[in-house]
Amino acid sequence: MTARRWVNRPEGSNWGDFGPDDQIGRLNLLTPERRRAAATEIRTGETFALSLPLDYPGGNELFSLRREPVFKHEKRGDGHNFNFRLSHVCSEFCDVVSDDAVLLYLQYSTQWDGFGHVGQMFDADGDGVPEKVYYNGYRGGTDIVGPDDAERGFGAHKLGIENFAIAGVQGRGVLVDLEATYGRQRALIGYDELMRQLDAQNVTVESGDFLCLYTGFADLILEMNRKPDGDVLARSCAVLDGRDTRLLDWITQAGLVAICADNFAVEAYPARPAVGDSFPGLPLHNHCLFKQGIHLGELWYFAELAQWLRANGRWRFMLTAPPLRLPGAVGSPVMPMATV
Ligand code: UVW
Repeated sequence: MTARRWVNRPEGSNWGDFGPDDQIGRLNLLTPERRRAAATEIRTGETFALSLPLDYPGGNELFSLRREPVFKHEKRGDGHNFNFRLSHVCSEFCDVVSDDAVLLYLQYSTQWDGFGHVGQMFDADGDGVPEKVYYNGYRGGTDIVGPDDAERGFGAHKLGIENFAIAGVQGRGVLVDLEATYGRQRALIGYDELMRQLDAQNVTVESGDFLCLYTGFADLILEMNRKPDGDVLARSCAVLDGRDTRLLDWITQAGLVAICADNFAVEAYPARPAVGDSFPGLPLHNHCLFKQGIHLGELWYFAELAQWLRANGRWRFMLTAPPLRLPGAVGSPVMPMATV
């Protein structure tokens, strides 16, 4: 164990509460007991896939810096290592083999944001000058190293998604059915709206739970058939209001381990205007990823699960959703699975 790596910790953060070297944040609350409780939500054993096909949304209109997957294949002999006849290696072999590789933007489609995804300029060392800092005081340029500092060795040496991958990402999901209330209209969901929705569904969120927000956004993306209309998407479906401090306080108190939404950024992006000389442009990301160590899932797909839960008068289920164990990554595609 090392000494903590900060003198100042951000207001509203839990840095150090899970230890000075913690890299999994609120996932520490997902204990074996919580997983056993989650397993009691399995009644029929039916499963639901909660990922979009990873080549959705299609194109890069939703976010210009993320592109759709591109496959490539190694050369082998005169052709490629794809539909390759092993008789070229040994004349008696009758096998035909294929391999592929893919250029995959890890946050293009259904994904987890890791803690290396969003940090903040913050004076953690108390010298009066803000530096690039991430959850629990890990530093940009030393712990999270970009291509501009490549001599240090590129990647998230701390807070990489691999820590999350091996932390047992399996527990109880609670679906909040915002689509039932707001349909596809744009709605800013703050503390009051969220509490009203939980009351309407007569469901609570407990320590160790995964909060899952169904807004209909991913359904709209699927209907757009890989040709997303950015203007329509920007005007559609519910998003959390990251500027609502009561909502952020509730997220702190609720003990939830992650928020998983079927929309682009969980929160409204851009967020409502704020006042001051310096403030986060992604306030919910700031609160969750930077201050509280709460992972965010984005562009998940809930339509069929929501229909089933509605029909059966239930909102809780067992969720299994580990990211890829890809060392040094700040995000990851995920193939979440609900079991009911
Ligand atoms: C952004 O940078 C908007 O990221 P995210 O995919 O986490 O919303």
